[in-house]
Formats: sequence, structure tokens, C-alpha cells
Amino acid sequence: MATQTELAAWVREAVATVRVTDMHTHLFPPSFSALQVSGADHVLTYHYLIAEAMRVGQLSSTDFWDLSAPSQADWIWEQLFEKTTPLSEAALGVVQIAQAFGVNLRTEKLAGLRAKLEPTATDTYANHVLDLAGVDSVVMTNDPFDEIERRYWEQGTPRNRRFHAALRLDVLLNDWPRAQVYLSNTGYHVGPELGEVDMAEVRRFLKDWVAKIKPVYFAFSAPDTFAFPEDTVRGRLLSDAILPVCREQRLPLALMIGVRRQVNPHLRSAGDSTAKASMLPIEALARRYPENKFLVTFLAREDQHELAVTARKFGNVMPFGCWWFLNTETLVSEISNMRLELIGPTFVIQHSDARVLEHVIYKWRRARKVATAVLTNKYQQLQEAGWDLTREDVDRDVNQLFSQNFWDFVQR
Ligand code: FIX
Ligand code: ZN
Repeated sequence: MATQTELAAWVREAVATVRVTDMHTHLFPPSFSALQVSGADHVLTYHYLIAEAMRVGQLSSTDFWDLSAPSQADWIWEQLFEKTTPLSEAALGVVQIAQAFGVNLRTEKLAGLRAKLEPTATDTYANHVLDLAGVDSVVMTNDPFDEIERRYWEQGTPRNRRFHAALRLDVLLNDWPRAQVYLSNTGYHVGPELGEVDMAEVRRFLKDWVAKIKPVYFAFSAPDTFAFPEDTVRGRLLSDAILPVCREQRLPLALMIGVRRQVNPHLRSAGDSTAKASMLPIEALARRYPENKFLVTFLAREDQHELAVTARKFGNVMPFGCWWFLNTETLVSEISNMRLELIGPTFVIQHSDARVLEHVIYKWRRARKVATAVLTNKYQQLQEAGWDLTREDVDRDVNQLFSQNFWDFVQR
């Protein structure tokens, strides 16, 4: 039987060295140059930090948005790193990114970070950053309704193979008038009414995009009021277009539930919030469509227990990650413990949601730290009960949680 010290070392090493699949990010490969985001100014102007800086500084939101990007970064720096101590998750993250690049932020300040991080990433730099984070590959968020992005795909832009595609359907499901106009303008005969013929055109649109970008899943985010089934445009698009195409293509649908967009529009990208949602739509989807696969995450802490219970009932439901406001040390620890207790190591432990390339460094460092503590504790209990754990067990579990569970689910 391994000693407690040996066991702790096995977990530490397995978690430190596991090659992660980051299954939800907002990153793009360097070849999508207008969309690729990296560098110190972007790290500082992350919307998490904008919201926090606004609490400290006396600038009106209008004045903030009028500033150039470097001036916004300077202002956020002053609020969160000069006037206050960077104790929040996001602010600590900046310090950790700096540390990974050998920058002492206390003495070198923002200028030190600007000197080391590349605002225009090359593939070499992107690979370097992913390697620093121990991330094998990332899944992007690809919006077929974004004009700029569409051009990259239509031109067949080659891309770094560590960036997988995911087809994001928020516009289709949450803003039908805009989607309808866009579809009509791009060669799909879709009227506002959404009859049988229009629905067939939506399916053709989805299949064309599958052929074009080869996504590993479809995804959408929905408000806390999300309901299913329902006789609305969203309900019908789901049942008559998205789910059939997912079945045919054997693709999971990722549902990200509980976001209340723009509760404070003055904050723009930082103005979204969270609210408790219902699990009933997930149950209905999983029960009615056993041939479909659902990757599911909820934004409210209050929904996490029900989600884990729902995953016990339906093998076609895969809980993933601790999303956005839940991605804090305290909550990831609580949620991961609860998931392990209710469904064992059969979920996706985390995704980074990185918007800026360098984010993967601190987000995965945090995820690994929490996972090490959570798993060590669970394994100790198992050994105390007489289960003779091996190093191979630990390696297998860690690999499943950080990567393999996701791929097995996508490929099954
Ligand atoms: O909808 C999403 O995928 C969210 O993750 C984002 O829209 C959000 O702004 C974010 O970056 C959260 O981490
Ligand atoms: Zn996201």
C-alpha cells in the first residue's frame, strides 16, 4: 500500500504533467489574425478585470470605453495593482501569468509584462504558451454568423492543429430575426415563419458548416429562463434542426445555461450576470433524445447539485467545467468534490474559457492546484478503506478528467 506521502506525490505528478484538452475557450489560432488575442494589454483589459476595476476607480463607463486599449490597460493596472492588492482570482491570474514569463510585476510593473508577452502571436509563441500551460489542444468558439470569422473559414485558412472547432449557435437560437436575415443573405431560403422548408434550409446550413469547420461539438448559451420543450422558435430549431443534425453527425450539443446577458449594459462585455435556472429542460432533452449527447454546464452555483444528479440518471449528459463566475478556487473545489462524490471520475473537470491566449497559463495552474487537493483527499479515503491504489490508477483517472472523458464522449 502506498504511503500518504507517496500517494500525494503520485497525484501531484499526474496532475502536473497531464496534457490537457481545454474543451471550451474563446481562442483563435494565429492564422486567424484579426480574431487572435494575446499580449499584456489584452490580459489587462479582460472583462473580468474591467468589472473589478470599475469598483475601485472613479471613471464613468463612457470615459473608460473612450480610452484607447493601452490607456484602458494602464487605468486597470492603476486600480487593481497600485491602489489595491490583486487578491481576486482574475487579478491574481495576471500575477501568475507574469511569473510564468519571469516578470516580477511588483518591480517591473505593466511595462515588464508588455515587454514579454506578444500582442501578435506566431504559431511558435502560441505553442510556447500552450506548452507552458500543459495544454495539448483547445476548442474554440466559432460563430458562423460572424462576418470576419466566416471569411477565414471560406478562404480555407490553414490553422494550427492544436485548435479544434466548435460551432456556436447563440445567434441562431437567441436572436432569430438576425439569424434569419443573415441566412437569407448567405444563400439559404429561410423566411421569418420557420415552416418545414425553412427548417430544411437551417439543417442544410448546419451541415454545410460541419463540412466547413469540422466541429467537435455544437454549442449555445442560454438564459436562466431556458425551457424545453416549448413552442417557440428556439424550441423548434432545437428539436427540428439542431438535434437531428447532431444525431446524424454524431456530434454532442453543449448547453451553457444560466447567463443573464447585459444586466448592466454600460459595462458592455463585463455586463453579464448569472441566475439560477431549471434542470427540467436538460432532463427532457436527455430523456426524449437518447441518441443525442449533451455536454452541460450551468452558471449558477445553486444548479450544480441538480446537474450532478441529472448526470446519474442520463449517460448522455456530460457535466463539464466550472464556468465563468464559478471558476474560483473555492467553488471549483466544492463542485469537483461534489461531482466526484456523485458520479465518480466521469465528468470533464474544467475548461479555461480563455479569451486571451496567455489566460490558459493561470486558469490551468488554478485548476491543477484544486484538482490535486481534491483528488489527494479522495484517494486517501479510498486507501484508508483498504483499496490498494496504484500509480496507474491515478494516471488513468487524471487523464480521463482532464482530457479523455471529453474525447470519449465526442467520439462515442
Ligand atoms: O458565453 C460564453 O461562452 C461565456 O463564457 C462568455 O461569453 C463570457 O464572456 C466569458 O468569457 C466567460 O468566461
Ligand atoms: Zn465561454
